[in-house]
Amino acid sequence: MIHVLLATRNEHKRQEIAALLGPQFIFQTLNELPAAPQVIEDADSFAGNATKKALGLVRWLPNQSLDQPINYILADDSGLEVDALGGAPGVHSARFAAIDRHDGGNSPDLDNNAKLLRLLANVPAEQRTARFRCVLALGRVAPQSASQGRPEIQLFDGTCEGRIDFAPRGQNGFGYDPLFLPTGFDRSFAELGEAVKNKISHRARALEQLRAICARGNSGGRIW
Ligand code: ITT
Repeated sequence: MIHVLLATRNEHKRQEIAALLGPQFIFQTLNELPAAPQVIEDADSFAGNATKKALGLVRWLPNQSLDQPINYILADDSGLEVDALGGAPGVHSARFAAIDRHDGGNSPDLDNNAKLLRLLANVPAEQRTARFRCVLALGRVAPQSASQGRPEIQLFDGTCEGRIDFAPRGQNGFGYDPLFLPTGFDRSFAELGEAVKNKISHRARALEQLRAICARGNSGGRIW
């Protein structure tokens, strides 16, 4: 069994990643480690924020006594880029409705979706193109004695193209799923549900890359 700490407090991410990576992994999230350091997500790219989330934990963990061993840290930074808004909400996706708040808190999904619809109110269907983007940052947890210098973090990314609908539809998923129509479908991710989303999503594509590279190993040996 491989023990992975997901550097997230978002249980929807855990559910999707667990379904995609399969049963040989045991996952914990930060909801089970309340003492873990809070990361300020102030980088201007998904890669920057994913790296910050992973590095913070790779450095913190070797000094902790844990009930369960942890072999890897996996961070997910993700969001929605809307072309008619110049790529917004982008790295601000989780706190789009209250973007000026500086306490690091997320906004409710309903508020974020309402703001997106308001900003796109006069934008016609053909100009409502958008994509979800996900960057995963993977770090190995080394014993304290071996954890000198900057730990190595590997990045993997995935995108899913689509467009923004005129009203929310569907009950599944989270975040902007009720508004996002992936290319090739007339239904939102929230209507299509987990089985379809997990085949074509930004997160599924980033995890595909991670699985391929980790199975091959980056220096001759398998990472897992
Ligand atoms: P952690 O930082 O604890 O991982 P978070 O939800 O704050 O949780 P991010 O900072 O990466 O995560 O922000 C991601 C936001 O982007 C998320 O809150 C959604 O609003 C949106 N998002 C990302 N992936 C999504 C998906 O698969 N479906 C719908 N919305 C998504």
